[in-house]
Amino acid sequence: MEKSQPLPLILKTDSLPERLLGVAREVEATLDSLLPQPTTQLHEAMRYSVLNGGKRIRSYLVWASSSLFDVPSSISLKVAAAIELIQAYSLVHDDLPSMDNADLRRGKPSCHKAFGEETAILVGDALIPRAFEVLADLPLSAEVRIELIKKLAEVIGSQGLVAGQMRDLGQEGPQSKREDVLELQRLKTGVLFGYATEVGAILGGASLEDCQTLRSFGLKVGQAFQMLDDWLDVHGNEADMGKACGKDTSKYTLLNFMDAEALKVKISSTLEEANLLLSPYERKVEHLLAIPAYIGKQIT
Ligand code: GRG
Repeated sequence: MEKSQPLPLILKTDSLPERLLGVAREVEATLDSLLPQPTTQLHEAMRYSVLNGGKRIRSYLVWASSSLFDVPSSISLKVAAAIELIQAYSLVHDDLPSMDNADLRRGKPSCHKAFGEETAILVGDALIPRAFEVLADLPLSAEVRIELIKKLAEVIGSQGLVAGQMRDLGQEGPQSKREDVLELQRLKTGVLFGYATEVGAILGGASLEDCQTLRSFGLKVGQAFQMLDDWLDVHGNEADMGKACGKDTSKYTLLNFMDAEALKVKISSTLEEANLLLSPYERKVEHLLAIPAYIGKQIT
């Protein structure tokens, strides 16, 4: 593996917002280089949908887990970028009139509002293979690349993200119990977070146990993040969220089973469970633990 390159912007500070911004800047430069030039409407719309100011939390998790295993940033940034391409596709498709019908995304007109529905569908269709191409092109062993590709295919496929979206749209059940909603949230949000935290261990050639621990941590954090999103839909505002609020009242959220105060307790206990997973861990995990802390802060 090539020599580790430091990320000075990120490591200089102890503050999560600054570190998050540092990762975001670096992953955006990587995404910029990986996306096609805007010479066609499709390519312009792809760039619009990817380079439009996401928080890049999943990228931060890739960076934080990779830093545990001294993975070179030239590698981890590309894996983070692949995840952001998938994240952007899922948001573009989620916003479509036939899905969530959202006009606003990341504070700007959603892709179909800016470029039309046909283009938005094709933007999503084009971002998925680009993500896999980025992983396939990594200067790593075929074994590691296949593991990264296969695991990503699993988490975003018909037993992962897409299954979660089917349930979210009410096209597939069940949704009547609290456990059903937790499963929906695991699929829709948790598994991609789990992948983002596991990849550091995969890239670092870590043990199966490390992979499992980091994946479980990310899964819990993702579930708490989704619960926070549900809570903010009721208690947040459009300016902070960059999308319309109050749209999820007819959706399958934990608020169908508990009030907002109880949801806050559930978010806190899920974050606690995530933190506990890392407590016996001998490595330095404070960068990872900053994300549950960041989520928890938003409900206090
Ligand atoms: C279309 C197959 C398919 C799936 C869509 C991602 C998704 C599934 C739906 C988006 C709606 C939503 C609220 C999903 C929950 C996960 C979530 C909170 C996504 C938004 O992630 P952020 O806040 O977004 O990290 P940024 O814009 O920062 O990347």
